Amino acid sequence: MANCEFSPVSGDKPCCRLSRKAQVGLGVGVLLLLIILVVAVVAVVRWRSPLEWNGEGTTKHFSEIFLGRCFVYTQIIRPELRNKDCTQIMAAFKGAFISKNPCSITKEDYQPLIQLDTKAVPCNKTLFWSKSKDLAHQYTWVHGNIFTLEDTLLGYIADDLTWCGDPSTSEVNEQSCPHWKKDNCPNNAASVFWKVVSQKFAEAACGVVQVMLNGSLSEPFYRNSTFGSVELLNLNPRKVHTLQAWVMHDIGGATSNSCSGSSLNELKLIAMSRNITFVCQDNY
Ligand code: NGD
Repeated sequence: MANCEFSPVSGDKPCCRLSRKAQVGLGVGVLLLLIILVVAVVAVVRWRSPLEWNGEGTTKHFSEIFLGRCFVYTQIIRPELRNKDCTQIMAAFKGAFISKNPCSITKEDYQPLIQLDTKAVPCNKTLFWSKSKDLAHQYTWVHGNIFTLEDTLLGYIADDLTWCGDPSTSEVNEQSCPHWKKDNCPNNAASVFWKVVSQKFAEAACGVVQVMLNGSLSEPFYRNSTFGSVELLNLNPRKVHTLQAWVMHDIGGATSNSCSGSSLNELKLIAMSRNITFVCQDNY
């Protein structure tokens, strides 16, 4: 309530002074308004800043590396692919995960990309690997006519890169990406990509297929690996008649006859149950 005085002599308008109660009420109101404003600003800032994860962020200069690798592959390594459009391939790749929560990526997100890579590996020339990446790549590098997934266009481009997007931006997230072990996020952009391309690589294989395994581990064949859970199960028994396993041991490391061990026996049983002949050799 205001204290109002009216002077009929001077004809002045009543002057209003706020009572103490009203002043306190006004102060509290302004304070509340300020708090609401601050909370709103913080909420907007948090909403607009990327989610935080435990893994490394997208590889710096991702787009340049992507395009560079794509051009090297299509113009130099496999010139028969020289008409591929690397800009279109990158747009399809980014389209799978940009502006999305990196934990909610689906196999369908990568379908437009997968359809752009049509070149299949010739029969008898496919090499899978598990925990033996460097040796497998040295082997295909020297051999020249055997192919791992990383010797195909999409595997070559994406190998050793990290990437993810974020719902708050149409850029890649360079700060952090979900870690495939530390974050509870199985459907992250990179894991889903490797599952999709590994599945397609296996489905296309024919004749004899080979797998290089690490015999210095207690379980050279690990059922939950990408090889065990994706590639092996997506071999088409109507096209693949034999699975040849090469079990390699670290030079100077412990040697054992892994082919007759229980881990390789499990692989043998899975192959046989799928009507695929299994052959195993230690330290070829
Ligand atoms: O779930 C995962 C995951 N699992 C393993 N790795 C993973 N990365 C994710 N983002 N999400 C990483 O993949 C791991 O750190 C290794 O660097 C690599 C392969 O894992 P490894 O040695 O355990 O072997 P896998 O059997 O799981 O996979 C190798 C086979 C091979 O025949 C390729 O044709 O599967 C294909 N692949 C899968 C995943 C990743 C290749 C790659 C690659 N080039 O990075």
